[in-house]
Amino acid sequence: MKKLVFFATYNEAGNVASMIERITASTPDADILVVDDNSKDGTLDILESIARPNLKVIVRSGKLGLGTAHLLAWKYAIAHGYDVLVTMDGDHSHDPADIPRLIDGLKPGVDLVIGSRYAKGGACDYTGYRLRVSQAANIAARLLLGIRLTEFTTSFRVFRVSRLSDIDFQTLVVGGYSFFLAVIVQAHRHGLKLDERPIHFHERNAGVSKIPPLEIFRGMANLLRLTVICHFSTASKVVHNPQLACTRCGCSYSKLDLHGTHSSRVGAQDVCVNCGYKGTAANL
Ligand SMILES: Nc1nc2c(ncn2[C@@H]2O[C@H](COP(=O)(O)OP(=O)(O)O)[C@@H](O)[C@H]2O)c(=O)[nH]1
Ligand SMILES: [Mg+2]
Repeated sequence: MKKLVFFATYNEAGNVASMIERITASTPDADILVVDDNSKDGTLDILESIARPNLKVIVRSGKLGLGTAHLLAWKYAIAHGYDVLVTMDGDHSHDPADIPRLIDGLKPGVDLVIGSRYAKGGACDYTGYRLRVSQAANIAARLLLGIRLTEFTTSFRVFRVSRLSDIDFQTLVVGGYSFFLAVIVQAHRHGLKLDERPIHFHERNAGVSKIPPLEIFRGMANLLRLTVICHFSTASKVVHNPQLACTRCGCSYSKLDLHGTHSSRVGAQDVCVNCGYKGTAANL
């Protein structure tokens, strides 16, 4: 089974080397992919100094966002024939020691395992306001969406790569935390079997959060939008996620066709999740 562990970085100089050490220790047979958005704090120098055959680093030109970094990892995993994709944060909030247990959860018939702070046996180091907002958001998501999970918002997940293309990628180009909720909703709508395993979510090890505090309001609006989608629209039966090349940056799989015949977004543009280019198919 070919495994890829992915995390995104934006100014994680205090964490990136130890993340790679700990992932390698817990899951020595996995390759590691880091997508960095041109960090300015020395993260890139550290990554450059860690030359390992199992480490691939993709540097994007600037801060193109966490959601598109994850989509790039999905496309990379498909393009390179991986069977299992593990995604996580790059600040030690997600414990690399949990990776084998989450991969074990990918039993036959299960397509996506979510690391949950709120499942029985899970824990979250947040306190006060942040803990209450996080708990309320996840309870609201469970009740409004009718999906029987306790965690919708963390990135610590294990995917069966062969089922990724069954999710409509074009519905996932949404910013911030909204991406992680949208993934659950779309995976559920497209028939992937979801399961969860408890995790202990730790405070970040070093550095500061890159997610703006006001992101919570965008998250709430997104939850309401997804609730309507979940209850009042049917998922398209045929999903078309070709691995399209971007002629601007040359990456052979990073273009998303957002205005193809299957798109419901009038006037939507194509997007490259590697270089960030947005434009019409003719230009891309
Ligand atoms: N490449 C990339 N990584 C990002 C971006 N925003 C956040 N990250 C990384 O995503 C992970 C989670 O972000 P973090 O700031 O810890 O979010 P929080 O834990 O919700 O406060 C960390 O590894 C960040 O370095 C971004 O725009 N681009
Ligand atoms: Mg964090």
